[in-house]
Amino acid sequence: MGGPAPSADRPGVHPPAGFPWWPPRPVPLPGVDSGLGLKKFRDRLPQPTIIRAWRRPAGSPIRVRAELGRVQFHADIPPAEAWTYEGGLPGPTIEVQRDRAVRIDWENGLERGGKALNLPYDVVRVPALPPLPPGQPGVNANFRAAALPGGRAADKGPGEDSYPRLDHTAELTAATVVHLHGALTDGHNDGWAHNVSLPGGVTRCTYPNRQESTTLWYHDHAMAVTRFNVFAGLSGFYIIRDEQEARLRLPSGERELFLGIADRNLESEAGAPAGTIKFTGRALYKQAGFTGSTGIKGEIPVSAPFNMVNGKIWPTKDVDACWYRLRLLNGSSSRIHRFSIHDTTDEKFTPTKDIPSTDPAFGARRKTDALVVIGTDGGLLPAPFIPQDGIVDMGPGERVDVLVDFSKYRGRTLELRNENGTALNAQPGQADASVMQFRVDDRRVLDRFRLPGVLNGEYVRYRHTDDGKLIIGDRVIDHHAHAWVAVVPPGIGGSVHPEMWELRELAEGEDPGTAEVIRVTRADGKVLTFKPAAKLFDESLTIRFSEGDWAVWNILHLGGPAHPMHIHMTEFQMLNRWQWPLGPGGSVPGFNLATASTSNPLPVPGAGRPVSPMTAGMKDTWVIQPGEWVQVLGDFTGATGSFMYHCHILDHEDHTMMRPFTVLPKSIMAFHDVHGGGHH
Ligand SMILES: [Cu+2]
Repeated sequence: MGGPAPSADRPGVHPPAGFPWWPPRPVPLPGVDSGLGLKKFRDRLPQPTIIRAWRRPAGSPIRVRAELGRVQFHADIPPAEAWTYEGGLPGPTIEVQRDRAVRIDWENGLERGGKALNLPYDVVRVPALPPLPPGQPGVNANFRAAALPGGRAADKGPGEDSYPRLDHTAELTAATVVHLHGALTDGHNDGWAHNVSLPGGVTRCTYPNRQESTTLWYHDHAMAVTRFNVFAGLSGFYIIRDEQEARLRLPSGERELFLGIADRNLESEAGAPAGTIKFTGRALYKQAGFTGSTGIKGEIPVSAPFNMVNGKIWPTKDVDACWYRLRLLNGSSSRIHRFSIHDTTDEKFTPTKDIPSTDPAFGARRKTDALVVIGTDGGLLPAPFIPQDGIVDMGPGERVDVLVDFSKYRGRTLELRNENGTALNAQPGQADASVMQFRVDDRRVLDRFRLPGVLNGEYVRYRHTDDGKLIIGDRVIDHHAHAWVAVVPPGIGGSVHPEMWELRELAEGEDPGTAEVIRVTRADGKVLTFKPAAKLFDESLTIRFSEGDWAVWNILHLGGPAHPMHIHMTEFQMLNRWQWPLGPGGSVPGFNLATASTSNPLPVPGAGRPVSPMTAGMKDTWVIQPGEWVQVLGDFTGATGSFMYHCHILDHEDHTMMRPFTVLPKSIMAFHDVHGGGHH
C-alpha cells in the first residue's frame, strides 16, 4: 500500500518483522478529568494512512479490505477488536484527482477460520424505565441510562447496568457493501444496500471522479444493518483534488487534518466497586428501548457519552500558530452536532455528569470567528463564510471544510465542542460536549497563506422562477422533474419509528382511494393534494428520472425528530426552506396522527431558517427540522442505474426511512412504462 512513512500516529501500519520496537508506543499526555470515567485529552490525534490513487499505475485497481483490526479507543483502556478497512479506524484516506477514474476492489475479509465474524461489540437494549422527575431534561430515564458510560450484555455478568441484548444481534455475521457517499457514479458502483458480499467476496467499483474537489467518505451500506457495520468501524475519507483547489494553496500536508467524528459508548466490567468503572476496551451499542401503543418494540437511535475523533476518544493535537485546514465529517450514528471552538486556557469549568447544570462559564469564551467555512459536501463555497455565532451545524453524513487561523491563539488551549444537547445532557456545556483539544504553539510561524476572497469560480446559485423555469448560471432549463416526500412522526398505525413516505400528487377531482391524504398550500395559494405512493423500501418504484433530468425534491416534515436527508448520485442546492408552526406534540397542527391525513389543507408555511451561504453550498445531505418544508434542486446527469435516498440517522435508515429511485437514459425511458410521472 502506498502512502507516507509509517508513524505512531498512523493506524493500520503493521510493524515490519524483526522490529518489535516499531512503531514506538506514544506516551499518553496527563489529560483532564471528565467525570465520565475516562480522562480527556490523553491521546494524540491520529491521522489515517493515505492512499494516493494517482501514484499507482493507470488502471490498476486499489484493493481495500474490510478486516478485523485491533484498536485502542483511549490510552487508559485495553485494545479491542474492531471491523476496519485495512486495519485502520477510520480506513485509509483515498486521495484521487478529478476526472481520473479510479477502480477499487472492496473485499470482505471479515472472517476467522473460514467463518464470518460476529459483531466486535455487543448491542444492548435498556428496557423502559419510569419517566424522570419533572424538571429533568431528557425523554425519560431509560433514554438517559442508555447514554451513561459503560454497561454490558446481561449474559456477561450481573449489575444495574447489565441489559438484555437486542434481538438477533448476537447472531449477526459480517456481510458488507460499500457506498462512496457523495460520488457521482453508476448505480452498480453505488453500494446498493441489497448487494452485500459474504467474506471472500470482492466488489469492483469504478469512480469516474468527474466532480469538483471535495471531501467524500466511504462507509458500509448493508440493508437493515448499516448502523451496526458502521459502528463496528467501517468508514473512511475519500478526497477529490483538482487544479482550482491547488491554485488556492490551502494549508496542506501536516496542516490539513481529517477529523472523522463519532460518538461511542464502551463496555465496562460487571462488579466494579461502587463509584468506579472499569472499561473492557470494547465498544458498546447501548440504546433505549420502548414499547409502542400496539405492543411493538422500538429503540431510540443510539447516542453515546464519548466523542471519538479518528478512533480516539477526546484526542488532543499540538498545532503551529498558523492556518490549518480541518475536514470535518460527522460520522455519528444519530447525533446532530453544533461545532464551535472555545478558548479553554483559563476556563474553570467543572464537568459533571449530573443534570441539570447551567455553568455560566461554558460558552463565555467561544471564538465566534474561528471556524471559516470554505466548503460543504459537494465542493468549495464561492467565498469563505464565517457562520453566525461561530457555530457549524452538522448532521450525520455531512462534511464541512473549514480553515482555522491558529496564529490568533498563540500559546492558547482550544477545544472543538458540540453545543447541541445530547441524550446524556439536554443542555450544552456538559462533560460530553468536548470533541477534541488543540494546543497552539506560542512561537510565531512564517505562514504565506492568505485567505482568498474567491474560492470557487465554478459555483453558481441555482434559481427556480415563479413560472417553473430553472436558472443555472446562464442556462435556462424549461422542464424539470419533481419528487415529493413527507416525513411523519412515529405512532401512525401503531408504528414505533418515524416514517418516510413517497407522495404522489393527485389530479383535480381524482379519488385518492385512501384516507391518508396530505394537502398543502403553496405560496401562490394553490392547494396541492397528495397520497402516499410508497412507504417501505421494497414497495414499488415511483421516482424515475431520465438521465440529464434536473429535479426539485420537496421534503415535508410533518412532525417527529430532525432527519439528515441524503440523496445519492448527485449534489444539490437548497432552494427554499419554509416552516410551519409546531403544535404541543411536536407535529404540524392540522396533520392528524390518528388518520394520517390533513383534515384541511396545511396553510402556506412561513419563512424558515434562512438559507445561509453554507446551506446554499453543494450538498448531498442536509438536516430537516420538524415543521420544515425544504426544497432542493439537483442534476441527475452523468450516471445511470438504481440509487437510494434515506435518512442518515442510521437507526432510521435501517428502520424503513430509505427508498429507491432510478435514472435511465431518455432513449430507454421512451420504452419504459411509467405510471404516475411528475414532470412539468
Ligand atoms: Cu431520521
